Amino acid sequence: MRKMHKFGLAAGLSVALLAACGDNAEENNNAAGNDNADNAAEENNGAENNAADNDADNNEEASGADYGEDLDYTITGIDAGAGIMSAAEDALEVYDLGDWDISASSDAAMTQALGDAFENEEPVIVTGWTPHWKFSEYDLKFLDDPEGVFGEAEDIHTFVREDLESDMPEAYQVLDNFQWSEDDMGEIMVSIQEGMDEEEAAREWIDANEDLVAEWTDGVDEVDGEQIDLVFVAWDSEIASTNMIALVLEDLGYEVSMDPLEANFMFQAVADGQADAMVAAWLPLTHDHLVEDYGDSMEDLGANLEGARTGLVVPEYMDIDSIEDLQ
Ligand code: PBE
Repeated sequence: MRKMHKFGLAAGLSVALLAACGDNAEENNNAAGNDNADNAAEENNGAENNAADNDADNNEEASGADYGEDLDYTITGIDAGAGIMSAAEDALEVYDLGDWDISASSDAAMTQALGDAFENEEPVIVTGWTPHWKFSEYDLKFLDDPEGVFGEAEDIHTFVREDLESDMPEAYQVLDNFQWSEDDMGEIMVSIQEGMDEEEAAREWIDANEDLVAEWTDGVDEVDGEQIDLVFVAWDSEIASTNMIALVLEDLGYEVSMDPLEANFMFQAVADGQADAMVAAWLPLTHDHLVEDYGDSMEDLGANLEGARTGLVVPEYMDIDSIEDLQ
């Protein structure tokens, strides 16, 4: 039967929650610190503060600079190891946004920040990507990126360890054939977001897409309980894809384990042969540095999904359209 390393995922999520709590604690400290500073400075700066208030009132449209103050010049990021975090750091340099910082948290904490902002129509800027359920849940837009720091459309590639083809030809064939669309992945993500168990959501998608799955498994022999180890990162997109392909392999007779890791350890595990495969490499840009480090020691089976995208994402109700507007 399927051997899910759920404890690993649970641990990953509590780390994410702790990280989120940590962030709050930090914010509270900062808030407290600022209050004290404000109180001390209040008498002297009273006139200046009023002038600033008037300025803000006179501005009909919020500018990037106003949002900067509202947001404490902070963009809400995800896990520090994600490729989108380095791209976002690059964006700060390229667009001359020296005042801004990117806070590291997790996919879960980032979507929580979005939810909190939408409750009160407050501004928020996050590192975001598609496919992701947040675009079905909230009215969001990518900020234009005229310098192309986040690249064009990305493909998500499947990588397997060396020798997988000779050791496990059946799994290799399925992984090589595996290809689906943004909408396919999105359907599973939305079901999970709406409260469905991850495995159940993947099963529901497989049942509704038997023809496509049959194309991947066409002519592939069944196996008898062979163990196959998949690795992934607990990004919502990869939770969806990895659960889905794990079930397809399980239906073929494999005993499947799924281990959530940080991005660099996911690549390393497949390169070292400790894990058999992953379906979570975003190229040509997001995981470029990881492919550079580990790509030679593993096999790229090509894109399993085309047309993914990453960037800075904000609510539609915000009055900015480009990363340049944050200057
Ligand atoms: N992501 C989702 C990943 C790849 C998949 C965009 C958060 C990253 O930035 O590394």
